[in-house]
Amino acid sequence: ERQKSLILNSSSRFPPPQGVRLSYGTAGFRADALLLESTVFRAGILAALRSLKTHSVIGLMITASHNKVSDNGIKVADPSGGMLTQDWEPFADAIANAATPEHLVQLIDEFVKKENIHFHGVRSAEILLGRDTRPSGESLLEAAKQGINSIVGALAIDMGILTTPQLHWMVRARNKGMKATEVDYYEQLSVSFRCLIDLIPNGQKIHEIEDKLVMDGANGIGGEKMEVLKKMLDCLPIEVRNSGKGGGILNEGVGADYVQKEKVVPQGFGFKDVGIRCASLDGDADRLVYFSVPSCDSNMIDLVDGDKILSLFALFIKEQLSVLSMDGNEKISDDYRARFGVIQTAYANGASTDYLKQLGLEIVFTPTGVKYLHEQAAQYDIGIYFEANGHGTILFSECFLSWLETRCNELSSKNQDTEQHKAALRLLAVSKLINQAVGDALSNLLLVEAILQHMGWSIHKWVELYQDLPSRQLKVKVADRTAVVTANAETMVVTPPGIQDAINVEIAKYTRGRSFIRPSGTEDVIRVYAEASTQEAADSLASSVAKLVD
Ligand code: NG1
Ligand code: ZN
Repeated sequence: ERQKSLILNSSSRFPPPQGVRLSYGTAGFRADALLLESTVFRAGILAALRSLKTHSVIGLMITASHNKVSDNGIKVADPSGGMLTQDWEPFADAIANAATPEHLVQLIDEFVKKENIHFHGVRSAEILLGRDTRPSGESLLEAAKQGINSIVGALAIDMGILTTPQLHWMVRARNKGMKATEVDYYEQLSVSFRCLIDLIPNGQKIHEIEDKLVMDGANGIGGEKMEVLKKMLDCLPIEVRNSGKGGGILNEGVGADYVQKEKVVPQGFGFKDVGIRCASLDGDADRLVYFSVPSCDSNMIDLVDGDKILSLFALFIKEQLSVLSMDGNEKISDDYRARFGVIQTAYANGASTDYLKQLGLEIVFTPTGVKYLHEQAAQYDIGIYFEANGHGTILFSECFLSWLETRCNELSSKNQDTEQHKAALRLLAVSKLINQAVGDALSNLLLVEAILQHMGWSIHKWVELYQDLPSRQLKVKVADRTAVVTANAETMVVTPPGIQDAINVEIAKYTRGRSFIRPSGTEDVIRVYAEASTQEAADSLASSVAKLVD
């Protein structure tokens, strides 16, 4: 009863906006920041309940990622550091849209009974809060705290301004009983990076190392954090631009989303950067793409998207696994066969899929959205997933890692310097460098840099790994995007009937044509994707498919 009146009281201070329906989409709640106070307050309640239910630390991140600065959003990090379990999404939707405090209390009451959640004393729930650099973050943080505090025994801990992956990393580390501060994060990344660099075969530390990397921070949080991390890396010269300090606007004409979609240089970059290795983060630093400026004549770039980052990682890991097995396949010892898989979505460039197949890798497709990719990658001993837009990571199974540790110890007790031992050490270092909670631009950037140095590759060499098929993405505003229902990892339209046949007719007109449509999970649009053997063909296929949707 005390609990009920607490929620009644505090929720009356956060009335929901009139006439908007919010939904916990692919990346949590996202909307214009002015509409979000009540939603964030209620997400605070949800996070506290989730912590009570799981007896674990939960995360709450206030960010709208690559979206415009006036937007904001909120998402929950589950005990593993990953996305909120899909079972709880309907409850999230329901409480976000409850019209009155009474209705809210009733929904919570029913849910608490159904989930068998018990309220205990002090510190029975613990929630780590993080936010990106958006000005609206401060008042939304206050709303989240009040939501958390309206659950008896729940403790809100403000971790300050963080990248999204840092908060997810902290939640994961806390629940594994590991060191979990921001400094611990930098330590783990820099130490494992150093380890990979030290394991580079002699003679292979080439000119590439002298070349600096120029990083575009999207005027968000990534630039600031990279400045801190950089001080702990003595072997990687990085110049940070668009750090947000120079007056540029978050995600405007800058950042990974802009660079990947527009395929042009971001603000602050130009002909002075011809041939240099450049990287773009998004506003909350969970996406990463690379690019280089091929010539002074135009603002076009050579893009290295998420698919090509995945390909680089896959190549490196495959190489280490085969050194470890010495017989060139994945059976890395008599007692262990590592299952290695890569996960993509329909947005993956067809050329990347061909390349990965030709490496002999197992490829699985899932619908768009990190939660689907992550879940699938967790089925493997080593599972790599990436979205073309630059979000991705590598997951290692506990079982494989403990096998690897043991193997490492055996090998080192026999003979310090064997290639097998080094391969095992490299894989262990990768498992520590990579953020296994969620895609992380900072840690992925360090892994890319370590692998490029290991291979002795320039960005040019990487760009040429395979040639992307020209592609085009369009969005179409429709009255009701939920009218489009897809199947087969979003590659087929099931309803409305007839559309898929019509799309197939269009595709058949083009060499290497491929196209699909799907409702966006974050915007009120239908997205259209097309690729074909030339840019003109991809553009024309996309626009004729878009006409079918209208
Ligand atoms: P939607 O709006 O569902 O297409 C977009 C991205 C996803 C993912 C989410 C979350 C594309 C085509 N879609 O989702 O990959 O990153 O945002 O931020 O890039
Ligand atoms: Zn992001």
